[in-house]
Amino acid sequence: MTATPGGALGDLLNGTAYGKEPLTEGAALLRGFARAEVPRLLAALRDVTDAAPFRHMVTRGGYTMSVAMTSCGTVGWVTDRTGYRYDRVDPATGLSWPPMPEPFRALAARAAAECGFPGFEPDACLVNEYRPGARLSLHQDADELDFTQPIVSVSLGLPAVFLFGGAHRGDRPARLRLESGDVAVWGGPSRLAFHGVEPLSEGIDPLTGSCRINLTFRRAR
Ligand code: MD3
Ligand code: FE
Repeated sequence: MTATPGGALGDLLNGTAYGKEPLTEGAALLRGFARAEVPRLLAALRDVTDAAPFRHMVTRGGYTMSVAMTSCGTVGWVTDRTGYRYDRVDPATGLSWPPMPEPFRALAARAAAECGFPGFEPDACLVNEYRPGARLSLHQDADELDFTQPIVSVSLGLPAVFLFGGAHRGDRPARLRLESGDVAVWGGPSRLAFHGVEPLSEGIDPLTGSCRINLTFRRAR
């Protein structure tokens, strides 16, 4: 019997290797960081969506979002005709949002620590579901209390083109392809960068079918 190699070679052979790409100051892309965990994350997500199903929210402006959303954690993100906010209650059920699954929380903390943000304790995880054609226009995530806390994002399923802009809406965004298992951390000066997602292309992912799921972990309160 041959010994199983450990270290970097072992990681490569068992598929747990990942590359860290610095983006802008405070932001990094960990390609493949969650690849080995994707099936476990999708199984845990089922518990969340059974309790708080995906829904297309209507914005303050009366526009129905093409991305379907839900949340887990002690607060969830909601938008309606009165505006955007974090709320303890899911307006669709009148109940608290489902708890954040332990594998979600652990992955987010591990990724943040890897990028220089130790002790990250997210209280909200927003879950976005993209079907072909769904997109997210350029925006800032500015509804959280403490911008010294990073946001961690995890991509699952079909690939997407992510748009990463600057501090101003008019700054020309960089385009970044995000694939299943990719994790990104957005902190420091990049925390308030404008960002968005191009319309999702058609495709079939072996685990999610014709959709892309994105998890974003935040410290909202
Ligand atoms: C850069 N989600 O939920 S994740 C969102 O793929 C959101 O579903 C996108 O934007 C998605 O608000 C992008 C990557 C991301 C998330 C938050 C950021 C990038 C960010 C905050 C600041 C800078
Ligand atoms: Fe965002």
